[in-house]
Parts: sequence; C-alpha cells; structure tokens
Amino acid sequence: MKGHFGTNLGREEITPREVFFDRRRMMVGALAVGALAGPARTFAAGRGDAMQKIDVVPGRYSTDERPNSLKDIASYNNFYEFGTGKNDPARHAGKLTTRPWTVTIDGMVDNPGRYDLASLLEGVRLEERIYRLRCVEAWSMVVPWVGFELRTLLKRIGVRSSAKYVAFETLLRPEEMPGQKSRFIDWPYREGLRLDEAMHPLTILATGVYREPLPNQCGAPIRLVVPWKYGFKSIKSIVRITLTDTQPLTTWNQNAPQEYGFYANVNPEVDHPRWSQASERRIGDGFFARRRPTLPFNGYAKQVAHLYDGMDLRRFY
Ligand SMILES: Nc1nc2c(c(=O)[nH]1)N[C@H]1C(S)=C(S)[C@@H](COP(=O)(O)O)O[C@H]1N2
Ligand SMILES: [Mo]
Repeated sequence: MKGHFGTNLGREEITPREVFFDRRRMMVGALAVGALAGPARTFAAGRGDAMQKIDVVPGRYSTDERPNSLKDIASYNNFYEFGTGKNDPARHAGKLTTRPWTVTIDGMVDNPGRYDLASLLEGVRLEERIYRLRCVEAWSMVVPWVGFELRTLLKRIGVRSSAKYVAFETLLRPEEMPGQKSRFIDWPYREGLRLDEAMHPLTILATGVYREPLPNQCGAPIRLVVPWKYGFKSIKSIVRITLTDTQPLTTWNQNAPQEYGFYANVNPEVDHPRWSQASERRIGDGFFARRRPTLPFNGYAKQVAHLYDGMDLRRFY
C-alpha cells in the first residue's frame, strides 16, 4: 500500500481515526482477503524506483481474456466531467488534483465521517482483478484493475440494518472539470446500487490499473467497478458514499429514463432503444474485426444472476 498514495496526505478535517479504525477488525479483514486470494505477490521493482509497482494479490473472478493495453484503457474513456469525446478525458483530466482526497461516508452507517483516502485504505490488501467492462454504446475492454471489495469498506464503516441502497457521488469541481461548466447533466455525477449488489464480492473499488495508480481519466483516485453492469454504473472519482433506504437518483436514469434504468445489468436480450445490445466491439480489435456476442450479465451470470431471481429484467433494465 505504501507508495500508492504516499503516507503524507493531509489529515485535516477528518474523522478521528480511532472512531473508525478498530485495529482488530481491520486486521481480520486484511487476513481474510489474503486467505481468499492466496499468498501476497510482489511485482515491485526496487525501493525508490519511480516506476515502483503496487503490491497486489491476484484476485478472484478474473477473466483469462487478454487485457487491453494501458494505452487503450487510458485513451478511450467516458468521463463527461472532462468532455463528451472519448479522447477528452485523456486530454483534460491531467488537471485534476487527486491529493489530498477525502471521501464522505454518511447516511445509515455506524461511523459516518469525512475520511482521508489514505486512512480509508490503510490495512486494505489490494488485489488485481481482470474484469470485462461493457459500455452501453456496445464497446468493451478488458481491464486489469487494482482494487478491493466494496463490502470490506462497508463492513468496516458499519451498515445499519435499515439501509437498502448505496449512493455514490463524484467530485464537483468545475475549475478542474471543464465539462461541469455545461449543464446537460445535473452535476455531480451520481450512481447507486442495491445493498446486496454493493456487498457482492465482484463489486470493487479500484485505485489502480496495471499495478499503477489510476490515470485521472480512469477515475482517480478511487472509482467503482461493477463488472456485470453497463459501464456507466462504474462511477469515477468518488467523494461521497451514502447508505440509504430509498433507491437513489442516478445521473443517466435521471437524464434519459427510457434508455438507462437503475439496474443496467448487461443484457443482450434487452436492446437500448436506439441500438441492439446483442453484440459488442472490443476496443483494440480494430474497427473491422468481427463483433463479439454480448454475454448475459457480461459473462458473470453464474456469480450474480441469483440476485435478480423473480425480477422481470425487461422491466427492471
Ligand atoms: N463521474 C463519472 N463517472 C463515470 C462516467 C462519467 O461520465 N462520469 N462515465 C461512465 C461510463 S458511461 C463508462 S462506460 C465508464 C468508463 O470507464 P473507463 O473510462 O475507465 O473505461 O465510466 C463511467 N463512470
Ligand atoms: Mo458507458
């Protein structure tokens, strides 16, 4: 962990660490992750090396498909805070200041507060998870994320039994996010998950890619990754996580409810009103390469389909 965000982040305005860091529970969490994922592997170059890699353990559920290049992953992005073109985030996100960074965690939790990111990550064992990302515009990528299960954080914060959903918000900072100067979206960008989706071990908070800290355009310093849902659910540059008992507003559902539902599970049988979702174009394959069939739940049906037993997925799209 050290070297990822450094240890010298500002600690001003944060909730006293004692409130949150029950040492024993934290250690148990770290051990549990290690036990599931096998022995720690270090990909690090020598100490002091500018290119030092993040320590990670190989995580569960990784696809064995070949990951996209870092260049693809960092140059073909959706991050409307920096413009609507796929290259805009790479061009403009460099301006974003990502440290210090705090995440407010509030609502139906035992330990609400405004937490310094470094302190939130202390003791968390980072994993590498190679996941498919499937965008609603029918392109896809394979990304070697570095991250940890969202449920690890939620358990440490203490979720009250009344909570049913988790809401997320991105940073609002128009001085550094030029896209926020136009009002086509009611900023900040918002997303949400049902609590059982948020607690699913496939749902991670990512802080890196290719064992490096996230490039800003990929949602630095911390973003959500929900691999069985369309890409827009994977909210970037998170500053607030709220536990609530009502289904949260989400940016795309609010903007165009007939096109973007709250659930947004990848589903080849439910078309987007303006195009088919039955197949996808893998970035890096070349524009004329054959499209690939899209898999239900983006290939993660075995792990997550049960979450939707008895639900009509045409209605709850
Ligand atoms: N804050 C924020 N998060 C966001 C977006 C955005 O515009 N703003 N775009 C979403 C969409 S539509 C997709 S497909 C993914 C893209 O993630 P990537 O650029 O890392 O591939 O980010 C999602 N998260
Ligand atoms: Mo997307």
